[in-house]
Amino acid sequence: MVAGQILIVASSTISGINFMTTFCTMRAPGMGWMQMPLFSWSMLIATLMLFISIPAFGIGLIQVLLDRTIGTVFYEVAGGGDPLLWSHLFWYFGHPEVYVVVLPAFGVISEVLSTSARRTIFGYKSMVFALAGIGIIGFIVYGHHMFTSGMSPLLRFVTMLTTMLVAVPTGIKIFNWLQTMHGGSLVYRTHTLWALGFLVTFTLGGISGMYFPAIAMDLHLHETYFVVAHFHYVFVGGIVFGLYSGIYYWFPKATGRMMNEKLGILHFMTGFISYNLIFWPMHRLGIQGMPRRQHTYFITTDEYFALPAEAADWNMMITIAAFMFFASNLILVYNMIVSGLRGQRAPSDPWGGWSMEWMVTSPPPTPSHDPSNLPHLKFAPEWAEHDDGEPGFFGRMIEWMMIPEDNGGEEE
Ligand SMILES: [Cu+2]
Repeated sequence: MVAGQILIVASSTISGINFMTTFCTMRAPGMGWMQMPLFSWSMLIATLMLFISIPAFGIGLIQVLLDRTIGTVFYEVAGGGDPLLWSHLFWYFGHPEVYVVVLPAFGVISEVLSTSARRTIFGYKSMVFALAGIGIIGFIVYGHHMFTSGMSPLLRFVTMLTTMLVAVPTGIKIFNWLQTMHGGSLVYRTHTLWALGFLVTFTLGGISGMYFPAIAMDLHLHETYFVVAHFHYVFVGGIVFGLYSGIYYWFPKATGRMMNEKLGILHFMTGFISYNLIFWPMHRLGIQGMPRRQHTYFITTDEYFALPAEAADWNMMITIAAFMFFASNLILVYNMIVSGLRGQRAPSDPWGGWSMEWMVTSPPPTPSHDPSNLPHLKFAPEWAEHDDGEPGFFGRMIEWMMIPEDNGGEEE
């Protein structure tokens, strides 16, 4: 297992280099840093974060491997090692990793909402800086996973503040999404519904996350079902809903066939309801003190030492809802297979999107664009009209870091 995970570290690093090089050297003419679609931006920041954080995980894994094979004592207390080192190496990677998976979903939601609202995203630049801000703050908060490991009170306090700071760029994004919808007129498609579902659940999940950086609350909630509830509420409601939104949005582009909207709405309704039925009761069980990572738990009438009898009913409901959620996803699988084989033919731009993938046929040819005749970015947000094409401070900084001097930053 350890060897397999070390390979994942290697492959993630290599694909990270690939993505970042592509962003720096292969943008279409006219597309500066501040004209890139937000999905591209989210992928850039996510790969950058993974690239910086995953080596720590790799080092931890190599040490585990050495401990188990040649008898080193990195984590062996008897030999002078310290298992806490593993917690540090793991969570230095583990917290940014959460953003690595959620940022692309942010990108999808930005694309879907601006297309569905038939306008450009509100506050594009602030969206980019919020992504970058999440990318930076994400690296100085991992201590919140270790509040109960005996860390110093001062460090706990600092980590509490930095963790709460994440709410600022995240809040900026949520308000910008709301304002995008407010200024436009929304077209309801399945991908729009998933994006709206994302907005609701991600905001609620973000609020339940605010209990953990608060040290006293964290001590109470540590290792309970509240953690499981929060994490999965955000992970499914944020990342998986974003993934679904992206699947419905880009399916016609990828396959050349439209998906069935009625089945899509049925998938959304059943999935959204069953998902909430799984995770809301989990919050309740967690507050009552049900521990995580246990295959069983105690029920007594003594309210101080164990769970009330009703906990069994809540757990039964969670189990039933989880099977319902699983079944609802079979609707998506069925829809993808049937629509992929027999769906209506998709035009180049079924939703009225303006980013470059909609300029080519569905499915796109290979290569997507004729290399000798690359598309020129024609329609861009209004602020780009005042842009003289020179990269701004942020763009210059990235180019300075990524492109060698003798190339002069020139494309081709
Ligand atoms: Cu974290």
